[in-house]
Amino acid sequence: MWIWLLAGCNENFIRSIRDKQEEQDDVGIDEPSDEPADEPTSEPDSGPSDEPADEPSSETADEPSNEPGTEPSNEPDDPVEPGDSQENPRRAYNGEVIINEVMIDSDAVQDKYGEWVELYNTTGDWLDLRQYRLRDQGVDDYEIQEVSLGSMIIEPNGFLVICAETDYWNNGGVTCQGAFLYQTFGGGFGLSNSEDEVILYSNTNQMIDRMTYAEGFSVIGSSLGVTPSYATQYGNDYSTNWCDQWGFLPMGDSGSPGSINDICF
Ligand SMILES: [Ca+2]
Ligand SMILES: [Ca+2]
Ligand SMILES: [Ca+2]
Repeated sequence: MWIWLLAGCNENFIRSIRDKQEEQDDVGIDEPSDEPADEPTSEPDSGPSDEPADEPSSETADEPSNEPGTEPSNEPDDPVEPGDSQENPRRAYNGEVIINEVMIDSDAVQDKYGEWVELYNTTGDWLDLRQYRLRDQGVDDYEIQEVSLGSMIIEPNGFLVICAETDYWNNGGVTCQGAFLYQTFGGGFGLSNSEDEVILYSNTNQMIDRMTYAEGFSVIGSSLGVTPSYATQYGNDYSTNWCDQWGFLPMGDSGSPGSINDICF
């Protein structure tokens, strides 16, 4: 208090000298008596009353309004993290999207209309699969086509179905988000009824996932899906983790396109 007063006085003293100097041009003699009388009373009054009054009022006014007000409203406003929303998806990397179900040998319609591949997003992010490719170890290699604008963006832990024929009424009753050109001798993609590979590549030619199957794997009129507890990049490498899916499709075949697989027992 004493030091503060001294400092205050000192300041006032300097100010009074400055004022005096300025006003000396005008008048000159009144100043010395005015200054010492005013200052000591005004300073201690305004000083301590200013300090405690300003600090807590500005503190409490700013802080609580900022915390609950701006923080939560910021979150949805700036989804700076790629993958946070459908509008801001990110690319899928190795193992993040897997081959989850395949219709190899449809019975309701010909294979060139009935084949499809279901992908599963193992992450909690929105992933962009535009320009991704389906391949095998032979001649198959095809850039997946989106069925509608943005349909190749897969939701968190969601499913996406890529079909040889995207017309629901012609493909056995399957809703498709992507399309491949059915070809068995190159220039497209197809699933052999005996043995084959399904390999998903990214737009930058990185392998995302693969699965292979041997003779005796496919079932006529039913898709095959990996059991949900092994729906991972490596879990789907073992044919023992796959089984035929029994959910009814509208035209008589069975499968679970676009939804979680049936459990294999
Ligand atoms: Ca093939
Ligand atoms: Ca795999
Ligand atoms: Ca499924």
